[in-house]
Amino acid sequence: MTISSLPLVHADDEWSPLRAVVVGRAGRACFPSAPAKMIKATMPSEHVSRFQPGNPFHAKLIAKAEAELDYFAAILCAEGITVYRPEPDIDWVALNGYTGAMPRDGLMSVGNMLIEACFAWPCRAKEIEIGFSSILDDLSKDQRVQIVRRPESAFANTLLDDNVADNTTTATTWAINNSRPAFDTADFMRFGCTIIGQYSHVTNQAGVDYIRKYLPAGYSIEMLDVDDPHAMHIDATILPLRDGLLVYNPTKVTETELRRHAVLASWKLHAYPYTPKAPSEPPLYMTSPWLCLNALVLDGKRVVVEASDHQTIQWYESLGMQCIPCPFKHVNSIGGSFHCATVDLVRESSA
Ligand code: ABU
Repeated sequence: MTISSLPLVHADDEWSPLRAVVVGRAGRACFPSAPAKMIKATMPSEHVSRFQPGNPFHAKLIAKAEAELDYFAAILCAEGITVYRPEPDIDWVALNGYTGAMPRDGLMSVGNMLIEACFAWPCRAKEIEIGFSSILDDLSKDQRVQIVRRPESAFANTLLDDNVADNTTTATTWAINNSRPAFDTADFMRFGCTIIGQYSHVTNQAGVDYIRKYLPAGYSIEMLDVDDPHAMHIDATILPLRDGLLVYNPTKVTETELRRHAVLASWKLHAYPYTPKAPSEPPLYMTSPWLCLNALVLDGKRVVVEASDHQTIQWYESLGMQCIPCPFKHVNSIGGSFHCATVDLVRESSA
């Protein structure tokens, strides 16, 4: 199949040549307000008090984050990649939402299918609907594309109910129960027909079962055993740089655990060799400093990396990657880096 004849959604790994992608927009972003149990389980302790309804990120921070997202999108366009952007200027404060800057949390491509997250956090319930409907409408004009929208049943507000019978082994570990499917798509990484995921404070067993039910034929999910009491999103824990080479956060996952998964058994696995440091300004309000692993691979040879992170750039180069530096500190401050801020739509895999 030639590139132009590929479906508008056609991607199932993290490294094949990227041909089309969504890049988020911050809009009038605010601290997501969620029940205290959800926030305390996942957000940096020094910032939990900020996660109140209607608490906007500072306007200057948002303006800089928006400029970084635009610059990132321009880099990708210049590489010949088709870039889709969500609606501009959405007032997430008025909507009691969060932002449109982190679409990886809410959408995942698997083959020609795009799966919408069943977000655990109520403030994110309508994030895809509000920010990304026009993109989904465009994609759905291609009859070969299947979009799995979040069903009404996944909006039930029961994830923190104490009286829900829950026999899953994860019940005592996580903030949420198993009363309805819950997952952020950023808790999953795609390796062709194998998807590796993690349970977390936003992803439960019912959520994993839900994805399994909808996956195209031939795809399967394997769960990674991650040592992370604050787990929320796998995309600063493991990152495939190309077919056969993966980098990982050794404080959260072991090489033995990674090799337990057949798809990685013969891969080169490299632990990040440093302790990443958070910048003093702007603060990382929502994440750990491990965003150095939240990079976007363009084609198994090139990777987009935060411009000021010389340590990571040198390390990726030592692994044979060419780094494309892009300033992204203000996007980092509101919740994620290049992987979080994108959704792969088309990667031209050889398979
Ligand atoms: N959304 C990625 C953030 C993961 C982390 O804080 O380590």
